[in-house]
Amino acid sequence: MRIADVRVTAIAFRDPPLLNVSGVHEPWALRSIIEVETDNGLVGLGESYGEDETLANLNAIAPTLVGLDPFDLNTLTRAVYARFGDEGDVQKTFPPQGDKARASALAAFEVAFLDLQGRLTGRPVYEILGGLARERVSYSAYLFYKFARHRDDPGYAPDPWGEALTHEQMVAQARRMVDLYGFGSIKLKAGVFEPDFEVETLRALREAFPGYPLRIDPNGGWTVETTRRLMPKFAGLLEYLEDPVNSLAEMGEVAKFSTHPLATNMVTIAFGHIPETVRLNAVQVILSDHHYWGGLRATQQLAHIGRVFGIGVSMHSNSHLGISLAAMTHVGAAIPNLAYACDTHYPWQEDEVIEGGKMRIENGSLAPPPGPGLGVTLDRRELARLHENWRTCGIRKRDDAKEMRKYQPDWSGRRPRF
Ligand code: GKR
Ligand code: MG
Repeated sequence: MRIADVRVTAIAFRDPPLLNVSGVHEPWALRSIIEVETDNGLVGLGESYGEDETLANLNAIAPTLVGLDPFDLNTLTRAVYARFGDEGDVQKTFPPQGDKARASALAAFEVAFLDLQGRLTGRPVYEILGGLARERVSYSAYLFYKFARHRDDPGYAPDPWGEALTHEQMVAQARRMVDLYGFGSIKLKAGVFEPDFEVETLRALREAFPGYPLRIDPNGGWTVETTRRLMPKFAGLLEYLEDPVNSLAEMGEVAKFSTHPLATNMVTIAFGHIPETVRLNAVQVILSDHHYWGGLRATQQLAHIGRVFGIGVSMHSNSHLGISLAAMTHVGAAIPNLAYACDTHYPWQEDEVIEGGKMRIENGSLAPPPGPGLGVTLDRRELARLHENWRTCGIRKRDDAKEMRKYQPDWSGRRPRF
């Protein structure tokens, strides 16, 4: 049995006006849905980024995969590397500057290949990855300061989350997240307001949710000196501090005085970054993301490397739908040293592209969907509808700064802000 067809479909789904250091989310988030079909009619699924550059890479690689055996991940890797002109690189050291584009393309197809392997053998992906290390994967409540509605959407009903620009509104957002999904830990997306205001929000959350692990993530929005000034204020508040500053060298500086573990999904984002990360002792928790680390097996390898160097591993997220959540949950269930509740934007998304609609996070966690492979199937009507959104939404590359200039014309989106 061989691969007979590979399809990549661009989609767009509604996204609320969530604020971050760069600006604000646009009304539409972009993704791609990957279908790898075998000559006996089985379909493996993947989900990846939906920006033009990713689509061009995926569409260029897709026809070169026809004829492959879905178990042959080494040939898949070479086919992906060939697109980037480095077919021979499979035997080489990872580049120190990272390899995000090719690792992302590899991940998009690798997940679909693993889904197929599961469907062909009648086994869930977590078994293909070595079996369960845990029954359920924990996720955290991912809080955002946000506007009540998008500027360009005067006729669109405000989302049920409402505005979150004050401490009280943020506590209400957290309460809603915890009530709906049972989350047992909380992450605050920061870098939006003056850091002291955001620390006050953390304090309000601490008061409202005693005993909940809290994290704050300003996405590199602070300077080393700002982070130094804030550090004493985090005492008793934080589980870890995520990406306070914007480069690996600066994280290394912060690590020298930090009283908390430092986590990242910004400065150590590829295998080639690990030697320098270790040399600087810059990071204590790597927030993996299979979409750009190279797939589910790469995520496991990263977790293994984490054990070598005493670095914790958890998971990062961006706006995504259920195929990604299923993949995250399968790999999370198969990683023994996953030590923290993972991030997910999933509660912020109303749309879904899998049959049965949205998966249900309960008690702050999710079990891998049952059944062979990822355990999810495509809802073709929804796929067509979300593709039509993509065709008409006018967005081809995420640009939070451009969106923010609609509210604040002089917005630069530059970092560090504070
Ligand atoms: O969705 O605004 C956002 C986040 O800031 C996202 O873009 C980040 O990649 O969630 C991410 C993070 O943890 O840094
Ligand atoms: Mg982050």
